[in-house]
Amino acid sequence: MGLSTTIQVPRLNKSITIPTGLFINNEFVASIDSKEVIEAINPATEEVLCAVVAASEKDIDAAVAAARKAFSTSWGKNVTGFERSRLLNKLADLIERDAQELAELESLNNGKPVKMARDSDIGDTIQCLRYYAGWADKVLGQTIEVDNKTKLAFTRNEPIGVCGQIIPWNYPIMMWAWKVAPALAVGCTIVMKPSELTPLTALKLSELVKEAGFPPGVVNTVPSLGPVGGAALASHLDVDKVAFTGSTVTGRKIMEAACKSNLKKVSLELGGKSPHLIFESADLDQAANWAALGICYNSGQDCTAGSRVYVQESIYDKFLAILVEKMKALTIGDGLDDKSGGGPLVSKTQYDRVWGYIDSGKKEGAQVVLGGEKRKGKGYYVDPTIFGNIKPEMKIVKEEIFGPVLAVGQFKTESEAIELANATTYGLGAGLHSNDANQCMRVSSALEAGTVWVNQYNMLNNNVPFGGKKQSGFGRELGSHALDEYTSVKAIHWNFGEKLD
Ligand code: TXE
Repeated sequence: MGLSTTIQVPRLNKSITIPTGLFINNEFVASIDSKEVIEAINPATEEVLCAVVAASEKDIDAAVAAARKAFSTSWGKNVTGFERSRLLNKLADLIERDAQELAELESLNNGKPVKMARDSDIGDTIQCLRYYAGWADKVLGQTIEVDNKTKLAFTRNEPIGVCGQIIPWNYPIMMWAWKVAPALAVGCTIVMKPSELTPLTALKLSELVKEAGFPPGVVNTVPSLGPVGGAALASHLDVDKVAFTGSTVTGRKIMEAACKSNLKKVSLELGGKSPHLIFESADLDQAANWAALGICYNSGQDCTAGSRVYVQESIYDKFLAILVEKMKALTIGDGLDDKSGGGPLVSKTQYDRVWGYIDSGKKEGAQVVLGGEKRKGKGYYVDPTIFGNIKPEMKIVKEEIFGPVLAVGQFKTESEAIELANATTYGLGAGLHSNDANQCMRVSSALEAGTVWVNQYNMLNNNVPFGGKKQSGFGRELGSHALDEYTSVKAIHWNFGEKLD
């Protein structure tokens, strides 16, 4: 196959050139030994957009070798923080320049509304790159007194090296930025494996990496199937760190591969079954707005989706009635239509998976309060669905669904609410709505989650750390904490006086 193709973008009324090769050493290249391709599909129409090269294990070796060479020559300790900052800012400017085109492409390949992709995902991506550009010349160590007269110790936060970054399909551009920006800021080099479902924007961003002026090999992009390219990165002997966002099942495999190979550093951002508590003092209209957003944003394909809402018994009926109206009002449609508040699910596999959960909810005796009916026609659509009358052992209450499917239960007391919320193997996000400040403090400190939202939900900021507890993974993205994931601390002990006899 050729190394580029064109895609017609209906809304821009033009065709965009898409690089379809592997991006290694700042060039798009064919696979060394494989003819495998990955087909990118538009989930709104089920049509194939184009095919891109699928990296083989040998291609992963070549990308890692390019990243290693760059790390020890043009990047790593050979580039100043000022230069890293300049290049990150330049990349942010280029993404800002191309935001509309990137958003259209993201929508075509992922299904999400163009407006959401542009204003939220890409807007946050630009800010993320600029935020870490600000950190690039501020990666500081400590000076530590050990013996005032003869000795001193200090630390240097050194770039960890070559980073394998494996990202999912729910936020293809934003997950790219969350991984790339802190790693580049501290001087690491990257082999990026986008999801096989959504490779297109990562390839388009690679063009911008080159245009920004990053030296060859600093960022390499290798679309590949998970068990091929992802597994090869996780078990590679010359990869120093793997950063992963995806399912808990795959996270376990990655950690196992890291253990069995070179004990590379690992960070995992995995699934969730996040609880959202509505107490009787809450502003019910506002709480319903946030609960609807919590489960329907990105069509529920969100690791922090507030998929279990627990409501205080005294306000249960009133709140549920408001919530049903809010979720009914959401317009789900083609992401290319500005009237769509949400798009289809990303793939047939995800569509079947989510409908499997809806069927299981019905079979296990939960009550369908809203939705739960399939649409006719093309596209992987799932309309907002609410289940009531839930029981803790139901699959829809225990497992991550990753669609706009909400389980709503009730509680009597605050301690019961906390117990229900924490009765999960996950610990990524949690939310609560209450107008009692002391209750907000008590409950937020009792919830077992990496992020707790009070009187809001799902809001993230580039300067605030994000990550999980329990089986939602470990390590933190965003904020200054993400820098620690990509650095290795070296302690230097300096003797300026002590003599040994
Ligand atoms: O995930 P995978 P899938 C959850 C969500 C969803 C479920 C399945 O519940 O329904 O996972 O989605 C790469 N070694 N999340 O199957 O497999 C793969 O190529 C190394 C939550 O799509 O985890 C892709 O790049 N890598 C989540 C990435 O892992 C492998 C986002 C994610 O795919 C691999 C996505 C292997 N053996 C799904 N196998 C979140 N936390 O936001 C696959 N991959």
